[in-house]
Amino acid sequence: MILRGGTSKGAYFLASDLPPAPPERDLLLLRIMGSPDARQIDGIGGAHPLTSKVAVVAPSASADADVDYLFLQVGTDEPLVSDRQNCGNLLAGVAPFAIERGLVDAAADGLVTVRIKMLNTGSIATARLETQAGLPIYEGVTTISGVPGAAAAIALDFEDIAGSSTGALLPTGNRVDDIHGVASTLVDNGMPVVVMAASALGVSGYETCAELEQNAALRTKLEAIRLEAGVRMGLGDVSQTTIPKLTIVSPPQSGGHLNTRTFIPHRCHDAIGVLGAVSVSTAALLPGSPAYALVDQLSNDVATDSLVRLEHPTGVFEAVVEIVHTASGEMTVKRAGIIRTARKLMDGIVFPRSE
Ligand code: NQM
Repeated sequence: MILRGGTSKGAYFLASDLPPAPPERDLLLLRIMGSPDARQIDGIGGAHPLTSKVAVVAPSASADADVDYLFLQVGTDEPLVSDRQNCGNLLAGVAPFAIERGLVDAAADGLVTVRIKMLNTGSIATARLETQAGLPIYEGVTTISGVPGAAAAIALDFEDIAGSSTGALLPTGNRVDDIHGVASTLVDNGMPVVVMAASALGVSGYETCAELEQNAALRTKLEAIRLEAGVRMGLGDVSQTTIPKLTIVSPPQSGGHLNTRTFIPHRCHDAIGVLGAVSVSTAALLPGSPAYALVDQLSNDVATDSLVRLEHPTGVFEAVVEIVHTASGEMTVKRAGIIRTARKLMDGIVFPRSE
C-alpha cells in the first residue's frame, strides 16, 4: 500500500510479504523503488529522500505494543537501504495501514489507540485516530504545513525517545559544542540533530531550499561539521548514514518561536522531519543553546504549555515537548507529542524490476 504519512510518502509492506533476511529484503526494495537512479524512473520511488521511504509493519513481538514498525530509507541515486534512522512522518501512516490489513482490531466507529514499537530505535509511539465501520477515516479538517488541503488528525505521542540513537538526550553531555568554530547543540530527542545558528554559518536562514543546496561552500562546511558531530555523538563514521541531521536556526518571521532550515542530511527538507522537529524543539527549550537564544521570548508560550512552533520552508510545525529539570541540573523529557495526517493513496501489486 502507498500512503502519504505526514509530509512524506512511502510504500508500506507487511513484514510477512517481504524476505525475512535484510540483504535479500533490501535488494528487493531497491528494485521496487527503482534505485539506484536519481529519477527512480523504473520504480515507485518519488526521486527525493522524502518520497523514497518504506515502512515494514508486523504484529508486535513486544507485550507493550500492538504493531512493530521498521522504517527503511531507500537511497535514490545510491543503492543503499538504511535502518539507521527512524521516520516520524511515515509513522503517521502505520496505524491506518495496520487497521486496513487487520493487524489491529479497530472499533467499528470511534477513537482507536494503536501502540507502535518503532524498531529502529526501540521506543514506543501511541497513535490515536478515528475509525468508521472498522476502517480509518482519512477525510478531516486538520491541515499540516507542507501538505495541501485537510485530512483527519492522527495524534502521535512518544515515550522514551530521548537518546533514541545515541543513548542520551545530550550525547556529548554539553549543551553547546564548538565544531569547526560553530556553536552547535548536539541533541537526540527522537532523532540525532546538530542545531546551529544561521548567522554562525554566514547565511540568513531565510533562503529557499534551492538557494541553500546551491551554496557549495555552506554544504562543504555542513558536511565537515556533521562528520565531526557524528563521532562526538557516538555514531562513529556517519559518511554513509542519514543521521545526524542538521538544522540551521534563525529568529522567527511569521508568528512562530524559531525559524528553521533542515538538511536530511544532504538535501534540504521542504518542511522538517517529525522527530527532527521534536529534537530541535528540545534545543529551543535548552538555555544556552544557539536555538534558545533565538527563540522569540516575547510571544513565548513555550515556557507555559511547552508548545514550540518551528517555522520551516513551507509553514509551521508544532511540537509539544515537556522538559523537566532535575535537582542535579539534568534534563529529562516528560512528554513529547505531535499531530499529523495520513492518507491511503493506492493499494495493489507492485512489479519489481528484474535483478
Ligand atoms: O524526523 C526526514 C521526514 C523525515 C524524517 C528526515 C522524520 C522525522 O520528514 O521523524 O519524519 O529527517 O530524513 O519524513
